[in-house]
Amino acid sequence: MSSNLATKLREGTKKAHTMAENVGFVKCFLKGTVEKNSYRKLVSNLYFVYCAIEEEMENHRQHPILSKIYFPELTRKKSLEQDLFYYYGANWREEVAPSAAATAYVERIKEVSATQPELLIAQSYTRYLGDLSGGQILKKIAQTAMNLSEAGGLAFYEFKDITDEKAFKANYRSALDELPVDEATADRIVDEANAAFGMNMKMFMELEGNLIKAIGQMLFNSL
Ligand code: VER
Repeated sequence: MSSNLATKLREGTKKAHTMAENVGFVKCFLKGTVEKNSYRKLVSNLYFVYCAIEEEMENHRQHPILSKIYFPELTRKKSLEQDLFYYYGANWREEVAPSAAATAYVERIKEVSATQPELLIAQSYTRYLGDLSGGQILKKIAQTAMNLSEAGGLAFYEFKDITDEKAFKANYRSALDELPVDEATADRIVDEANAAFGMNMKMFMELEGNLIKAIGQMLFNSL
């Protein structure tokens, strides 16, 4: 029997999706205003978030529910490491640290993994399905705005082990529908996905502050 979880997640996070698209940093990004320093901070925050998601998914790869949406071809850790090398240089590991919002996000992922691992479905859904959906548009925007060549800084958007992203997404959605979860669990998963959207928004809002400071500095320098 289908849990309809894919539709529940899509419908249940619609409002949060619109809200996320309307955060200042995201709006600026979509308009092509991407400041390199803010962008590399986002990449470093995402690195800590994906490390947590991927480590916890790995820990639960035998879990009766999570094993069904365990897709190692989605993992972003390696590609984010390549991007961090590009933006921060060879000693990037000493340069990067999670922001306050990223730290809270990582703590939440670890907490659900320890106490209600089935909620990791929501954490994976919110990031990976978003990456597979808007990723290619965002890649083009980032590339043009930051004047990047194909060669570097955009590995995050490239899913080398997935040949057809649309087909993969459809497959992921049917895997969600097949999960043996009851109504109450499905509701908790949708709630957690909304919380994950909120945690992403908080990370973007921190960067909005950086962007405003950078623009202020540019204006000041031009006086
Ligand atoms: Fe979204 N998204 N998105 N998105 N997204 C789609 C689907 C989707 C888009 C475009 C699209 C986020 O922001 C954006 C998410 C998650 C997220 C399209 C389909 C744009 C242009 C933006 C702006 C940057 C953010 C911030 C997130 C979450 C962190 C998910 C989970 C999905 C899958 C919906 C589903 O269930 O099919 C064109």
